Amino acid sequence: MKSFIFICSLSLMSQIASAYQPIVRTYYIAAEDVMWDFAPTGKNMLNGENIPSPWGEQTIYNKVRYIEYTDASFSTKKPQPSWLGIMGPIIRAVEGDTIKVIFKNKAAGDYSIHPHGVFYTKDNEGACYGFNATKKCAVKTGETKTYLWKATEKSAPGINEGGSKIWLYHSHINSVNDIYKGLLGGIIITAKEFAGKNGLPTDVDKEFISLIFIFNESTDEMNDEEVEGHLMHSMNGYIFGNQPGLVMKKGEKIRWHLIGMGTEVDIHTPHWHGEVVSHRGIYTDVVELLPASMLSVEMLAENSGQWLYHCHVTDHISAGMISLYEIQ
Ligand SMILES: [Cu+2]
Repeated sequence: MKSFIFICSLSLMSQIASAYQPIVRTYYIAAEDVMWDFAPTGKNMLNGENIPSPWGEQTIYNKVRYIEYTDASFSTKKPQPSWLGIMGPIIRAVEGDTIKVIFKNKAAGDYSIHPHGVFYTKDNEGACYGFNATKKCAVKTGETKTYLWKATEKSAPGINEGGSKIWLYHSHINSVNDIYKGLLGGIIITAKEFAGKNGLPTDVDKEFISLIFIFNESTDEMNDEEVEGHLMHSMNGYIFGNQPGLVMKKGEKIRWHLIGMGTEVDIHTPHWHGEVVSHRGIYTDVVELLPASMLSVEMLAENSGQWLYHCHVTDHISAGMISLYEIQ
């Protein structure tokens, strides 16, 4: 009898361990030339006044964005949450899954998609150099390329991480230019033990991705004084409280996935008012982000109200690297 119970419990354990069946997750993503407004309300949403000079003088720029479609016809756009802003669609997978991205370049330049954190072969790297340099990596205007990436155990959250974690993807043909143009997005990988409906993690109620990045919209012809007004100190492509949709309910557990990007001026210290976050077991309300760093922190939303979420670097505050979030 004892051995029967033991065998039964072993079989139950293996059923739990293997409960998630990996799948292929397909995404249809285009690169498109767009106009982007860093302050669509036209106002500084912290005080209702005009966006201060020099950043308020021009807030609309030519950008290139990754845009998701429903199928291979690339005719129907898939909606994305308003808070995601300038970022491309969230590419989501569970440990063990294969990510299939059908990339269509609808923009004028040559672009690609290069992922971080997932497994890829040379043909699926989205970058050309060295022995690969003569291969065709640039997807030209009108062309389509299929990328296959694998969410392995090493892509998934480690032992000290939560049920899901963040990676990033971006174009890597002229990588510096491509990133500044706006071709970047987030990849969220869920641990297989925490895989719920649609691959969402079961250990949190909501996830946000937050890109902290100074978009340099200056040109070579500008002098130093002119340049400052074209350094858009943005959170997901929004300045001075213009980021919409950062709303959660009291009692919800939130995972904030943070991505830094940019150059040596992009030393950021995102800070939440009203709540603290837990980062690998340590409570804090400020975290450090360097260019191309990624980290995921958790917040238990208990303190109702509208709160500031901003970079704490002083001249970044002056330049409007500030959003608002709300606990309802
Ligand atoms: Cu900053």
